[in-house]
Amino acid sequence: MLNLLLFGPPGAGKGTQALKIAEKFGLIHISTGDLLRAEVAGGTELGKAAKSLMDKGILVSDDIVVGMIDAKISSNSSVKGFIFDGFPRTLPQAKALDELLAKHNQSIDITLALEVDKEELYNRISLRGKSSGRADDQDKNTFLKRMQVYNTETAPLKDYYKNQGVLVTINGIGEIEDVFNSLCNEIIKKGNPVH
Ligand code: B4P
Repeated sequence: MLNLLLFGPPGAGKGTQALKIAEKFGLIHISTGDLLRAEVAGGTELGKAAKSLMDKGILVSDDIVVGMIDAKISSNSSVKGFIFDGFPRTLPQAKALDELLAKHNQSIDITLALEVDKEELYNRISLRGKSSGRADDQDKNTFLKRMQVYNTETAPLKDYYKNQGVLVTINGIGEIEDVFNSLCNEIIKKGNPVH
């Protein structure tokens, strides 16, 4: 199996690239952002609780997110691997993911960290805000809040994965196809263990 983690600030290209990587390597794509937005769209109790936090750029509780990931991993037992997009975002989430994978004798093979400067991130998010309908993409203060949450809660995970020897940083600026090729090269360097 091949288990990948795509890491980066809001707007770095995680969702964009995760879809392409999942298709190329035959992996199951798990995006906590997409799972939460589906709960919101479905009007579930979980969705109602998550919406107000997401609209403000605040993280949803670890318990909720880890529960969703647990369900996804358990319901996809015979697969080539997973690509996690937007998860983990906190140290407790990272530890919980390691434990969930260990239950299936699995671990993270590579963490790909996309690096994009703040100005470019804001340009992308505000551009998407014009068409996405996402409240969290449409307000500069919400973007700044998301960046603050990323810097304090999520960015420290780079050290967590560096210590595990699985962290690779990638320049996320440039054409989507060029960034994709850089990511694929790193995955293939790992020996493409999905075959
Ligand atoms: P996410 O859905 O993960 O949203 P995101 O950080 O904005 O990343 P996304 O994947 O959507 O954007 P991408 O960079 O691909 O999270 C949203 C909210 O959900 C969070 O704030 C939080 O409240 C909650 N949440 C999610 N996961 C959670 C967790 N684990 N724990 C707690 N809460 C959680 O792309 C952005 C834009 O850039 C797109 O329009 C794209 O087309 C464009 N783009 C991409 N690559 C580009 C390139 N190379 N050049 C130009 N534009 C590019």
